[in-house]
Formats: sequence, C-alpha cells, structure tokens
Amino acid sequence: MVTDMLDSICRKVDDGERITEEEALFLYRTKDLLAIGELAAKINERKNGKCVSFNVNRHINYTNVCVNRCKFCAFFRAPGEPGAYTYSLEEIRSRAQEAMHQGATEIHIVGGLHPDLPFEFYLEMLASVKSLSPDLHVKAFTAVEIEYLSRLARLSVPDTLRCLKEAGLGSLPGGGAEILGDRVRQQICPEKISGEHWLMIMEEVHRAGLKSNATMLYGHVESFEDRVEHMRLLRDLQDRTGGFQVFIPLAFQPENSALTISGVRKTSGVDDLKTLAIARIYLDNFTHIKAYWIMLGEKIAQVSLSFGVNDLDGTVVEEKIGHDAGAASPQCMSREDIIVMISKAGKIPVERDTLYNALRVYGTEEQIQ
Ligand code: V47
Repeated sequence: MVTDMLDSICRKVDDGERITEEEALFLYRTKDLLAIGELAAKINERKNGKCVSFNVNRHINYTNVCVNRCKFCAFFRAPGEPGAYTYSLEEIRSRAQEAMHQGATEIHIVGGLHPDLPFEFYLEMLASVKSLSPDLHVKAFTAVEIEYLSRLARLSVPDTLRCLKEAGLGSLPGGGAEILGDRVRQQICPEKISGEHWLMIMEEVHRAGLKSNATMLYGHVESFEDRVEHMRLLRDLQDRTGGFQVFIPLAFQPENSALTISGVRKTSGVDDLKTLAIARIYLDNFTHIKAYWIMLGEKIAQVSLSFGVNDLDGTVVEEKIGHDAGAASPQCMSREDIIVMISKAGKIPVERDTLYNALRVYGTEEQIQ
C-alpha cells in the first residue's frame, strides 16, 4: 500500500503530473526523506537546472510597533512599550543608500501595523528609497500591511496599490500568510486579517500587475493537513493569476513570544528539508522555492539545495523578526559567502534581481555581465 502510493507519486512526477493533497500528506507522513528529496530534486532540475539564484539585498524593518499582537511574534511592541522603535525617513533612506553602495539591487521593507503613522509616511518612504536609483527595486509591505494602508488611506485596495506603485513600489514580499486556515489563525494571530482576506489582497496585487512572493510559517501549532491546505490555497490562486514568484517556508523560531510559553520547540532538520521538498513537489505552478537561511541556518539552507530548493534570500544585512525570536543565524551573508555556499553544494550561483532576471552567473564562462 505504502509502496503503491510512493510508486504512483513517482510516476506522476516522471510524467510531469500534479500530485493531490492526499499524496502530499502521504509524503509528510513517510519516513523516507531521501525518496522525497530525490523527487523534489528531479522536479527542480527540470525547472531550473543546476542554477541556484540569490540576490544582494537589505531588509529594513521600519517599525516594530504593531496593533496586531500575533502570538508567534517576538518582534512587535505595543506603542510606548520599552524597545518600541520607528525609523525616521532619513534613517530609512540612509540604510538603503548604504546597501546600494554595497551593491544591493533590492530593498525589502516590512514593518508592524503602526497606529499613528500617516499614509504619506509610507508614500514618502517608498519615494525616498526609490529616488536613490531607478535601478533599485523596492519590495515592500505584506498583504496585511496593504489592507491596513487601504483603511488608513480610505482607498480601495486597487487605488491604494496604484498610489504605492506610483511612489516606487516594485513588488511585494510574501509575509503575513502564516497558516491560511482559520482554525490555526484563530490560535496564533486572531487579530490579523483572515487567510481568505490575505488571498484576496494578493489576487488584487497580481491583478494590479505587481508580482509577489508567498510564505508559510510552519513548526508551531499547525498539523500537516493545515500545511497542505495552505499550499492548496496558494496553488489555486497561482492557477488563476500566475503572480507568485516564489514560495518560502518560514521555520518558526520559538523564543520570546506568547507561543514559547506553550512549549513549542525549534523545527527539526528533517522537517525543514521535508517541508521544502514537498513544497517543490506539490507546487507545480511555482518556478522557485526559496530557502530563507535566516530561519533555517546556513547549513540546512545549503543541504536544501539537494532537496528541490533553487533560491536563497539574500545578503539581508539586518534582520530583526527571526533574531528577536532566537534565530541563531548571522544577520548578514556577503555575496562571496553565498557564492561559496552554493558552489560547495555542486550548483551554479546566479545573482538575480528581484524579478528573477539573471544578472550574473558565477563560476562558468558565460557571465551575463
Ligand atoms: O509574516 C514572524 C514570520 C514573516 C516569526 O517575500 C516568523 O522574499 C519565524 O515574510 N519565527 C515576515 N518566522 C518575513 C517574511 C519574509 C522573509 C524573507 C523573505 C520574504 C520574501 C519574506 O516572518 C511574518 C511571519 O510569518 N515570522 N515571527 C518567528 N518567531
């Protein structure tokens, strides 16, 4: 029975057919990590060959003040609480400028839902970063922030996106998805927009001609069924819009949050690799699967390149969300560190821009630039 199911999945993978939710669940329950990895690697090789992409970027978390108080989050502070901060527009611009001088092609901007900042702050933030160089891509605001900004600006979501785009928004990161199913959301982030709403906003984002990413926060109170349902919802939306660029599973970091008290542990290496590999097998309409080394650690991120992963985020430079929750990874990797990491995994490092255009291929003669 078990071999029958695995055989049928292998046959589907060979024929380039979609696997079902039941089959994805079966893969989660199987102990044969290497069999799953081999299937994922086969699919990845077909889609992306031996290339592994990365970008030179900087994350800027402009404020940790947030009205949502998600239980998994160690980053947020209530207004006025010790440790609460909000960068000025000048501080944001100077961080972005420093990154640009160090070769960054992308500034990744996300923050808490601040109760007092005016809509103009967000427009000016985009415009001042974008004005540093037309070549600098500003990837900013999760679907949760977009919904918040549309209420703040008293505009429809399409009109809000139009204003943000005019100010310099280039694409959206994939945060705020957590687990899209209601039952888990009620437990871990009851004040956040629903999963259905997150998907609706992303649909509007894609219809506005903007690309976005998609994440999944795993390793807390959710079941394998919840993870598969989450990926099914993403796969369905991707069928309709094609607007997701990459799927990024985020391994939960369990320190200093309300979920710490309920005794949730760090994810295991096996779970990390399985989750990335199953995503590669199940999400047949996503071209890229990203390992976010900040949450996974560099070693699991490197090994994941043999388990279906073809993309790494990035130089990062300064990261608060995972590190406030106990992530043991460094804050930053240099371009050279990432190139060595990829090469030592037997893959070809490709520096890319935010929209997945190759900028430079390393270690081969065919350098694009
Ligand atoms: O939405 C919060 C997650 C996300 C914790 O799109 C946590 O390229 C682990 O979305 N442990 C924000 N995760 C980060 C994010 C992201 C990161 C890198 C690249 C991209 C991209 C997007 O971080 C939140 C939430 O899901 N998060 N707390 C925690 N304790």
